[in-house]
Amino acid sequence: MTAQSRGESWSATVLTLFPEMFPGPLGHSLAGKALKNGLWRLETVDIRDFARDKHRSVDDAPFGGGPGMVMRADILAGALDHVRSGLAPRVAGRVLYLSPRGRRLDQALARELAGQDGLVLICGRFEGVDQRALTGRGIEEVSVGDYVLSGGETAALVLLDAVVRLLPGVIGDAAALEEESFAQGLLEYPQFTRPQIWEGQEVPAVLTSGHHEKIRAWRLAQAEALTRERRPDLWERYLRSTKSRG
Ligand code: 9WO
Repeated sequence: MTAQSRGESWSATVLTLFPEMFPGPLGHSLAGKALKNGLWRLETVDIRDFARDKHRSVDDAPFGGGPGMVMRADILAGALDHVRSGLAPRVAGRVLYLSPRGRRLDQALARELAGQDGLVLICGRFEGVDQRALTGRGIEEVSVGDYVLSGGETAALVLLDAVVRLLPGVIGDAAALEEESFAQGLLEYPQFTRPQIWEGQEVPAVLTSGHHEKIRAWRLAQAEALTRERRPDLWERYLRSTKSRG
């Protein structure tokens, strides 16, 4: 049973020092429309609300020295324990920390996360969070790519965009999702629209031929050629999966 099949909506709870960054760009996408329509829920929790001193500090200098500041384990765990106590256990199940050290987000992980009842996302700032909070609360780390950002928020927005569009009903046309080359492990084929000639470049004739089977075959061949040239890693995996499918 999933949240969706029980008629509850998939929920994201985001712990951050910058709640005003959400939904941000997601409000301008299909995900934003789906949020308005109640297909998923977004809640932000300001980690600073769990600071206990009069300066509301959430960070401190790293033990062992070094630059910058580290988010305190007690403050972060306090915020996390508070939000999980208010969530149904299954919704509170999976807690992810956005970090370049984590499991790389790909379409398979996005599908897996869309199949949960919801997620709790933790966005770090400074030079990171005290390791004991991650260890002590069994927090999973997820990366959106091999680069360093100034905080986990933009990574959380990327993750949510990838996951929410996979929720039932978010993309009206389920066939559109299936059709995506990436769903089959290929890069997208090239697209064309009017005008038919632009700066001397013509639209490939097959696309205006009206032969639907030829169009399908041409697009598949284009997607395969692009994948083989640009992403040998995806190409190898695709060859193995199409061989095993026969
Ligand atoms: C900065 C830094 C400076 C000196 C010594 C060690 C240091 N570590 C970091 C660091 O990792 N900063 C992170 C910034 C802390 C957590 C939030 N930040 C973050 C998340 N940057 N990049 C991500 C991220 C998340 C998911 N996928 C890709 C990148």
